[in-house]
Amino acid sequence: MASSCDIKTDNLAAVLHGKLDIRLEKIAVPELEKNEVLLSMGSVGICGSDLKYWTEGKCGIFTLGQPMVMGHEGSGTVVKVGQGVRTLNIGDRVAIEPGVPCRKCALCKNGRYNLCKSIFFCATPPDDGNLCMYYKHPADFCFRLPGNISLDEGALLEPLAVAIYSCRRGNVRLGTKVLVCGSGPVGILTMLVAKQIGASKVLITDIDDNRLQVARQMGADLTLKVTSNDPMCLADQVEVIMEGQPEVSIECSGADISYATAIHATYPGGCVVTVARYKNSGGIPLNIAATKEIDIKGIFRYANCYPAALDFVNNSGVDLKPLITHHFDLQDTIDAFEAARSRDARAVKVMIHCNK
Ligand code: 572
Ligand code: ZN
Repeated sequence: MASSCDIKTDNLAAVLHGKLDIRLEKIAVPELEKNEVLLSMGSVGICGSDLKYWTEGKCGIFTLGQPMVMGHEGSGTVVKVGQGVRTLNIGDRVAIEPGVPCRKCALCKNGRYNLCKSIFFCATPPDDGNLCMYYKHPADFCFRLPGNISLDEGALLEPLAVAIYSCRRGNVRLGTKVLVCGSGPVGILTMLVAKQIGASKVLITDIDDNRLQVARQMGADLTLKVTSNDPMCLADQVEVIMEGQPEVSIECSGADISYATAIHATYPGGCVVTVARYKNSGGIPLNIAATKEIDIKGIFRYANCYPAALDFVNNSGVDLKPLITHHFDLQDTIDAFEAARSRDARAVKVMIHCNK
């Protein structure tokens, strides 16, 4: 039997209609199917991909076709449970893993469900996201938050899952020297995860002083402000600061020059993980990577990382809240997006609150 508590009939949602055209609109409160829960949305973070869809109407291979509800870094409170749900109750606060795969194909069965061709992913066209008041999701892709973990932290599990997956792909272990390129939210979280795993040294880079400052405030011991546009010169600087070459470099900035730097900087036989996407305009030294037997590994979102992300927030003792530089209400979503893209606002993570 499904059961529910008090649910309003209005469901305000931030809907992207086209370039620079987000509208706050009322949409229907979703009807539950078997094994789903209805969530009163709590916190939703803005990600770089949300900004791309907003400013360009596309991101990577995906183009906005029809109006789409934004948001994929979300948390909320269960207000209704559908038939068959045994693991969650009304009132439970949860983090939402936004990618729900088909569960049936070989990739899903092998555990690499992030690569499922039929995956539903919040706010990737044509799939609607969860930047709204009410949103439904399969119960098994909702992770119950203990009482001491806030809804903001619940929303941060999403970029944290990317960080955990990137360290897994790079095989970061106790004693590994790690270079993290880019001090955006995913870069900073990757630095924190690598340290937690036991990396002996983690150097994080950026072109922006403010972001490096946030990285230091959150525990980065080694930082490098990128001032040169010569990847070989930057690689030399990395080696000096780290007193040796990193075995693993995790590129989170999306800049070609940074990707090139990672290849030059990495110790022969090591690994470069590309978290971001690149213009690839000819400047990536792939022959040097081959000659150094560097494994270049891409990542596509993450799989099986939410439990570890929740465990990190609960048990690492690391406070992720300084990453959140701005807070807005759902009604002020457009201001939130403006702050997220403005250089002057010095935003790292912008958080939107859906049910204040
Ligand atoms: O939080 C998941 C996430 N994944 C990103 C980017 C931002 N946030 N990825 C990089 C871009 N790809 S994509 O396929 N795309 C634009 C949807 O090129 C998805 C993974
Ligand atoms: Zn994202």
